[in-house]
Amino acid sequence: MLPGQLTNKKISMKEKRISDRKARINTILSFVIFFVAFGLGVAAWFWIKKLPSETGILGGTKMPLRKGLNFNEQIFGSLFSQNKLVKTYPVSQAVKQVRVNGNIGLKQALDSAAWKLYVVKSTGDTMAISMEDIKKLPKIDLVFELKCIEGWSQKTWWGGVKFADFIKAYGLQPEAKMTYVGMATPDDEYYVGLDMASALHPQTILCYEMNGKPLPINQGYPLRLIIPVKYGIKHIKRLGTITFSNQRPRDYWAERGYDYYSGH
Ligand SMILES: Nc1nc2c(c(=O)[nH]1)N[C@H]1C(S)=C(S)[C@@H](COP(=O)(O)O)O[C@H]1N2
Ligand SMILES: [Mo]
Repeated sequence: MLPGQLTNKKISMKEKRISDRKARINTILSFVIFFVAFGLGVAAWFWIKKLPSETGILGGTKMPLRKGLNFNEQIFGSLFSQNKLVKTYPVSQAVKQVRVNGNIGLKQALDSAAWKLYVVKSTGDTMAISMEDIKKLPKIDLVFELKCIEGWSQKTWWGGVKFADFIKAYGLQPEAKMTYVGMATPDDEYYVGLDMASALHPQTILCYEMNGKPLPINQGYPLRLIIPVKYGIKHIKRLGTITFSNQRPRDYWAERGYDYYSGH
C-alpha cells in the first residue's frame, strides 16, 4: 500500500465520521422544527376555537375569518356595476345535460297546483303571485357560464323575467330601495340573502325555463333564481317567498362559513 493511499483512506474515514454527526444533527433539527411547527399549529387551532363565533344571521364563521370575507365583499362590492354584464353565449353553446347539484329545500313533494310565489311587502302585506301571472311579464333568455364554488362550471341556457321588471310590475319600488332581498324555498330549508344591487342587475332573472322548456323538478320547477353575477350557491331553486330588509337576510351557505356576497 502506498503512503498516499493510506492518507486518503484516513481522510475519508474522518469525513465519514463528520458527515455521520452532521446527519444526526440534521435529524434532531428536523424533529425540533417539526414539533415547534406542530405546536404552533395546535396553538393556532385553539386560538381560532376560543374566538367569538358569529351567531344568528351572520352564520358560524369565526370573527377574523369573517372579517376577511367581509373585506372581500367590500372589494367586490365596490367593483360592482349595474351596467357591467356577465359574458353571454349563443344558445348553440349551452350544454344539453345540465348538471343537478344541491337538493336542499326540494325534498318534499311539490303541490304545483297550490304553488304561489309569496312576496312580503314593507307594509307587512303579503302578495301571492301565480306562475301564470309571472309568465305574463316580458321574458328574456340567457346563456351564461354557471360557476359552482366546488370548482365546476357549465354554459347553461335559462329563460324567465328580469327581477328588476318583476319589481316594477308589482309596484315594489319602495322595497327595492332597501338594502337586501331574502329568498327561501317553500319549506324554508334553503335560503339566500342578496344585496339589492345584484338582485336588480339586468341579468338577474326569476327563471321558469331551462333549454327552452319548463324547469325540471330537480332544477327548481316552477320558479328559481338565476343570478349570473354570483356563484351557484345563490341561484336558489324552487322559490317560495321573497322578503326585503335593511339587514342581511339569513343565508344557508354563509351560515356554514361561505362568503356572504359570493360574487365573481
Ligand atoms: N333549493 C336549492 N337551491 C339550490 C341548491 C340547493 O341545494 N337547494 N344548490 C345551489 C348550488 S350549490 C348550485 S351550484 C346551483 C346549481 O343549480 P343546478 O342544480 O340547477 O345545476 O343551485 C343552487 N341552488
Ligand atoms: Mo354550487
